[in-house]
Amino acid sequence: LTQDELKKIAAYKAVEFVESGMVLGLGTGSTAKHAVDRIGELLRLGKLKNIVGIPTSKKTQEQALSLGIPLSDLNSHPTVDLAIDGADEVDPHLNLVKGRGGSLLREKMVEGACKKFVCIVDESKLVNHLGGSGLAMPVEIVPFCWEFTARKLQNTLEDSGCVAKLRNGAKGEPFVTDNGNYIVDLYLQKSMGDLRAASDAILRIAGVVEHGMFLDMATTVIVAGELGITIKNK
Ligand code: DER
Repeated sequence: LTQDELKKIAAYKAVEFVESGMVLGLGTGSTAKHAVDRIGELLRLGKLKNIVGIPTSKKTQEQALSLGIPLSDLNSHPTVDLAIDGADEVDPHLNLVKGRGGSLLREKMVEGACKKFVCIVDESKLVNHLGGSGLAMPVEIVPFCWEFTARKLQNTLEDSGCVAKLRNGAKGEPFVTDNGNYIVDLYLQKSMGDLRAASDAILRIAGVVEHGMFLDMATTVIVAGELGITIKNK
């Protein structure tokens, strides 16, 4: 099975949790895309009714619009019944790294407003500790004096061998999020240890808007692997 086939299997499994009448958080990324497609298909087939979607990015908003999924926002629906979204890393405690697609702020706002957050991944996302995959841990920051903030981030996590890099777009210009902010990607050599302490230290930096660690937020993680589907509950 290809990685995308595994992502689709996890996504379709998560959509089995969707009931008519739900307010749904619609995730962002290549795995969540399959879930949004499936929800659109079930609506079209009349197997799901009265769904309201709360998108976690402009990209997902466009996808949902094209599928005819009725959309709203957190102002109108401050409580969301269920969110389905992917992740870049999942640790054994169901803590996540998200945001390599750049949507972490709106994802964390929506998923933080959810009664249930079902995370969908292929098995390649499982790690022993967050930051362990050698891939980035994203942080959304304001553009003002971004170098100053990036340096503060790097110094804050220096014990983890942190290197902070501004995320660039295709033409080498700074990547700009849906919210008009920049992303600094943190590359860690060692575990951050106490994740809650690392989260607090990052959020105390004045130019930081939000980071990509989703601690104690996922209620269920659906993992699709070569040997089948594993469902991990909090
Ligand atoms: O950027 C994000 O937060 C995405 O949800 C990411 O965490 C997972 O993206 P993928 O499903 O394309 O791997």
